[in-house]
Amino acid sequence: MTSNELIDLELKFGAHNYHPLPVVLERGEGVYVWDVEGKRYFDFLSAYSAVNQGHCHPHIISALEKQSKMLTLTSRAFHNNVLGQYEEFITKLFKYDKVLPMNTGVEGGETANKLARKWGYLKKNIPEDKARIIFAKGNFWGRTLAAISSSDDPTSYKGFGPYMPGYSLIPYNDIPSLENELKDPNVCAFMVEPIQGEAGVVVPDNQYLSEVRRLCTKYNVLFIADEVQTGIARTGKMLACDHENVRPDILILGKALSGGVFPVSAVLCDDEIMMCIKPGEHGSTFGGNPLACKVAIAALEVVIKENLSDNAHKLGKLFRAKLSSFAANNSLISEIRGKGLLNAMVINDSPESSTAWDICIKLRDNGLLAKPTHGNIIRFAPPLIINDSQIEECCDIIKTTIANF
Ligand code: IF1
Repeated sequence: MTSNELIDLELKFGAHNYHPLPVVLERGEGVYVWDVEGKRYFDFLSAYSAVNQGHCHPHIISALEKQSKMLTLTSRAFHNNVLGQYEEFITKLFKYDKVLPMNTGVEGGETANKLARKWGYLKKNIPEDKARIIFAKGNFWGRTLAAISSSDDPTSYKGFGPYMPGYSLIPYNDIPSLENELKDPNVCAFMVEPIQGEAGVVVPDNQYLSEVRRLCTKYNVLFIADEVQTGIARTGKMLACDHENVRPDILILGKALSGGVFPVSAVLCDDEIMMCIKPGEHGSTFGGNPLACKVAIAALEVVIKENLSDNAHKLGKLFRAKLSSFAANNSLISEIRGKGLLNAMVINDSPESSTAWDICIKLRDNGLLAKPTHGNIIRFAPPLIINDSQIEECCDIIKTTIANF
């Protein structure tokens, strides 16, 4: 079937809850994906940073193949022989006492919220049903009713009420507003992305995370870092919090934790928090399944062995330098920003215009896939295994496309 026929098939039989770029992919390898007509593209979305290790990484696929023939799922009603190994591996790597394995990123967020509330009641003596969690405006942590209840984006929340009580919003990158909220003894947690992804790769001021850490400690409030998108080397360090040497109380990982093979998420924290949850109080059928555990170990091994943090740091700098100097002389671009290989180009046009979308269509024609966010922002986030000459080639594609636009 042709691309157009396959797109029509989706339109006819699938819910219309997405508006994808018109390209139909059938194969991926490393930084490349191929469409059904055989055209090759650089993938500059990496499935929203889930394929940091590159498409179909052989080490991860081999772990998947091997374990899939042994045992895939037991549920947590029984033990399995891989879960403990994985739990030891990931907790030692990220230096937390314990991990709670889940599947999607949003389930990780839900888990972190439940842990924080339970901790608030058991350890901070917050009166029953009074626990509050603070979020930053522009946050995105998924599509569940809890996640959209903390959203200030009408597209996410409108028409899906009533919403989860006990959530409040403050501006991102605003320390005085945070301090103001944390003074309330009923606040159990502040949940924040170290760099806001969906909001358009919004990088906070230097020291923002350190200040968040300082205030959360001062007011005995849990600092929850949503590193679902920024974690696993994306921003040039294993965690984006590592840039400021800050340790959150609760860490949420997802996406690239499986190298994009299937949903694997994790919530990490110390015993003081994790042991607040007792048997039966939380879980999921698939969380901690042996297939996911083996895949996650392999995915993390690739990040470490191939030193993807340093590569993301180095090539991110190169990417921003090349595009910033081009942007300086181009009226179509108002800003290049980001950290490591999580970058964005702000198009000098209103968010209602189709300019960013039209540029992404031209980029596609020229062999590079990227997606607009919030109308006029284009996110550039290639797999972290990309090399110097590929980054140079991609910068040339982007520059030529925009120059000819
Ligand atoms: C979609 C955006 C990215 C996330 C952070 C948790 C989750 C996400 C920081 C939930 C998910 C998504 C989901 C995807 C689009 C995507 C996205 F465009 F919405 F903004 F990445 F930037 N925390 N991000 O970014 O993880 O439950 O999806 O596994 O289509 O909704 P999930």
